[in-house]
Amino acid sequence: MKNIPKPNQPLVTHIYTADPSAHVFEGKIYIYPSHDFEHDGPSNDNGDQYLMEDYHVLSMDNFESPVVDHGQALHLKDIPWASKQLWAPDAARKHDTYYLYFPARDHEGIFRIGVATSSSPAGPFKPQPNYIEGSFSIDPAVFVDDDQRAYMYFGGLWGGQLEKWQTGSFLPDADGPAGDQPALGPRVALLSEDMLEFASSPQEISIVDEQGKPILAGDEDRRYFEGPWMHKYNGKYYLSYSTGSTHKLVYAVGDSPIGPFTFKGTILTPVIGWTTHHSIIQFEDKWYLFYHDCSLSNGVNHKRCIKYTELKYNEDGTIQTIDPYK
Ligand code: FUB
Repeated sequence: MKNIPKPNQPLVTHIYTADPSAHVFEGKIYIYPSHDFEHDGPSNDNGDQYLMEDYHVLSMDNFESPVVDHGQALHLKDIPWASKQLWAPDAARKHDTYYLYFPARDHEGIFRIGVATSSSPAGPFKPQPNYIEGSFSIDPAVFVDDDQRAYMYFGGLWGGQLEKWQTGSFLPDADGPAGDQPALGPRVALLSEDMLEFASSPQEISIVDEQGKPILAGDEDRRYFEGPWMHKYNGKYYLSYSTGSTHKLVYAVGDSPIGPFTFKGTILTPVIGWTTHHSIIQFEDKWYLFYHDCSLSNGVNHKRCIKYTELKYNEDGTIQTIDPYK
């Protein structure tokens, strides 16, 4: 029987997958997930359980056709600068080239972001010899605006090391701000014309409440944790992200791709498992949320499965909250 995807069901079951970054390339849906590595080692707040070693690219012609696994698209052993933990990737296209952006720890244990290229959206991808200069932390998400400028959003707390970069240098013992101080924001950098470098230094994004006040670090229901995604709807920029410790996918809206963004609400209520990570695409005339949970492994945090569901807007541009289990 063919594996036709159903909403809120695992897209594939032959491997564990997470962190789905979906895109419409060449008229099809391509998904760039993490490939969760199966092991029985320790699990902790530093994310040491996420020991991924490669990426697979998945695709489907549409939501009524089978999911195709295009096989291994990139392996850790082929990335000279990386030592371990291939975490959440994203992809982009410019002209005839496809770019896979991915975080990994370098040989000093510091998360950096690399890029690999291919002539096909399915890969295989050839990595650049070094990570993107000036990159740090995790969870790259690349958004190409209507004017063809490409922006990379990135950053994650705790195991993602964002707290350690507050001075612009890596301070291994640095903690995040106190609860009554503004939360750390994700970072954004303009990408170079060839999509391989930063064309601007990463800058911190400001996320504010409806009164224009910064979301505070202690506001764990709304503050940025990891997993940024950018999409545009009716001319507005939607920055969505995970709240980590409160396990929500939430969003904020702005008039510019670099913010500031005003917090709006919850897209997805907590899923089975600690992490929650997503992407949002338009396919034909509908919008879709891709996300993951741990249902395929009965709740093992590092054995996740990617899923999709339809995403709907209200007339005022707000997003209807999704409970994936209803
Ligand atoms: O998959 C490893 C990490 O878990 C990702 O980079 C985070 O976003 C979280 O999903």
